[in-house]
Amino acid sequence: EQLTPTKLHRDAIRNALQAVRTRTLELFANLDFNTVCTQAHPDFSPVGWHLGHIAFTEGLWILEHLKGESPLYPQYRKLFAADILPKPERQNLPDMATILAYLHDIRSQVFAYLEIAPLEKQTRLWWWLLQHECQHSETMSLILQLQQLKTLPPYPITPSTTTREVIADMVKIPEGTFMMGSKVNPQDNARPRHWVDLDQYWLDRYPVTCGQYRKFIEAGGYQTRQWWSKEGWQWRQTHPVAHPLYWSESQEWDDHPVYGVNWYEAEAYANFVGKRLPTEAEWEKAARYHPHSEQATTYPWGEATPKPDHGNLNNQIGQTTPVNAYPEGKSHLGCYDLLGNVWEWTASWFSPYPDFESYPDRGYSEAYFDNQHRVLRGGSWATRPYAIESSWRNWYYPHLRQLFAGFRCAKSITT
Ligand code: AVJ
Ligand code: FE
Repeated sequence: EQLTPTKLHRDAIRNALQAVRTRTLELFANLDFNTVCTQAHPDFSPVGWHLGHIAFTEGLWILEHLKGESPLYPQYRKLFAADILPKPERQNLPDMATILAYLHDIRSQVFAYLEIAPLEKQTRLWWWLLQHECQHSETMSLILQLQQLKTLPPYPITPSTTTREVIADMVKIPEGTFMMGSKVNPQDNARPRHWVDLDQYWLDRYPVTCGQYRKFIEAGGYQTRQWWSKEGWQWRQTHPVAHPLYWSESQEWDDHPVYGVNWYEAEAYANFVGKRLPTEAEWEKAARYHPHSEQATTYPWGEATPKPDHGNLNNQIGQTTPVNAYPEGKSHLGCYDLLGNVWEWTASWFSPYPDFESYPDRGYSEAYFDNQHRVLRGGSWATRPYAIESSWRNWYYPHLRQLFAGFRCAKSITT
């Protein structure tokens, strides 16, 4: 657990890969094959495809690129590479035993190579690979949630114990520079570190809750043109929805973050309350800037690697929690729930930082610098702790609401 990219050694890498794999496979306990190989939504591959893709990626980067092996299982390349088949054509999968055998065989060879690999030159790629499975593991959680949505009623209700007034609160973030991005995280899109200068602004102390969002619904927000942008209203008119994808009429959820909303819904809500979405720089500063030391820490709470008390992560709970449930995880400036619970939409398009360099290849991030993807920050209840940091960037199309994503609002301070 005390693993950081600068302290990678053979045992730590093996243990971390193994721990993540155990959690990945837990998701497949008792799944029928129809669920494994059927698309839950056109924007997502079948959940079983992700397993094969994890094995393919491990073989490609560790066995082919690092070890210098020629492609193993070349017959799987077309199916399990990220950039060959369109998602609807990924449903013709080998049976579960065959996929598991593939995964297992690649992993055995990877572990054998790990014993002799010259790690000093390779730590970034091993660390990246670990994060890769973590990300697919979260995607599999959300696909399974979508599958269940078709067959199950809303999942169980956790009574809430918090008071709404406390939650309607903003934090003043001081003006000035902070160091944005990371120099140690393997993710190419989070690099390089660079100074960013911001005016002072307000940021919501908590993600927007279901109770707050309910007011927007009850005020006819989904039917009121004025709150929506042109693109947002277009989306709304072609999609007859009147509440988030994950929604309960019960007020027992009112202190949980609203989620299952897309970028347009987040934007409309922000307009409704006279606020706006934060830029990703504004989000990141609130998530790591320490006003006394003037340093930016790796996590909102400092440098300690994430523990269960820091936030709703890692499928610990299996659903959202009230937005003030994790005081240990609050940021130096006092914002709650920045890492974990729900991803948060930001105002920013996904684009490269100055002097960006692709890693491990252009398909990973660069292919998405198309001004069509919005940045999300934070992490959700299903995010693996190896794949979160205050500098971590996620990105999706703004119309997608099939994510574990909510948002918080910002407001400029005009003097
Ligand atoms: C950053 C989560 C959008 O799942 O498409 C996984 C991460 N990239 N394999 C995705 C990713 C390559 C990516 N997201
Ligand atoms: Fe991938």
